Amino acid sequence: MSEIPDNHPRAESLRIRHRIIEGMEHNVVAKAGLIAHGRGEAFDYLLGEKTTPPARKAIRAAAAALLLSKYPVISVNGNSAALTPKEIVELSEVSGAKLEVNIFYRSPGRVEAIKEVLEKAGAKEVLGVGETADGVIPEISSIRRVVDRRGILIADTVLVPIEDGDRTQALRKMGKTVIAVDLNPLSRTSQSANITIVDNHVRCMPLLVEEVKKLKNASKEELKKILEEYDNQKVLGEILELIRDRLTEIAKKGIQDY
Ligand code: PTJ
Repeated sequence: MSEIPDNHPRAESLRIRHRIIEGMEHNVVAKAGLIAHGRGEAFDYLLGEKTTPPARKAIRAAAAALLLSKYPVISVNGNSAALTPKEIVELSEVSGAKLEVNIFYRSPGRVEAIKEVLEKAGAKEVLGVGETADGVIPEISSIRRVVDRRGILIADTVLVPIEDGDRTQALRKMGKTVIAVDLNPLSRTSQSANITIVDNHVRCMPLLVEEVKKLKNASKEELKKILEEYDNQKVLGEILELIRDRLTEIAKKGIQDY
């Protein structure tokens, strides 16, 4: 892979892109993961490639939800494992959430390759592999329906980063709380999750880890209050307004913050 000069105006974005390409070369990221990443980049452009105030509200609510849960699970796919393996493992450690590999494009060796990435990043237990990965969520038609009976099947809260369409609705129908990370505020996942963090997975994961650490000693009442005051539809609306206002400003003056 060719070197990316530090002074390249889009160096950070290119480095992140290369993590996805390397992930694909190591059988971690699906080919469609490259396309998904490009769609994410386009939405990130509209957001100004920054974590916005509404996204911070969602991160706080997500931290509270994880801490209040009895059995939280982080669902890991190819893109999320390639982008932030260390942060995923750290989030699991600080929040007590289990890690489960759950992928849409199930080709030989991919689940194992993702498990290996997580173990290299320090994970001690990775679900979704082996004999307990024989649970089924009947409402899901894709291969994502196969889940671990020690993980997503019995979870009360599931974190689903960089997710395709139908699973969030199915998990909600099962009574689970769903936290999504999705740069597209209009996606079906974003619109149907309980809490949607509209931010780049790369930016929001370290913030989520920090927020969980901050709230770890908060009382149950405090955590419940954060959740009661959180309104996902309103927060998604704030994101759309923020994009609208930013585009209106750019239409008048051009981009000021390049
Ligand atoms: O690893 P697998 O087999 O489970 O496959 C994973 C992909 C991502 C290929 C699969 O879930 C998929 O096809 O997803 P979609 O339908 O393309 O949706 C992915 C969503 O994540 C889109 O709304 C993107 O805008 C968003 N997205 C992409 N990259 C990021 C992101 N959101 C947050 N951070 C990102 N870095």
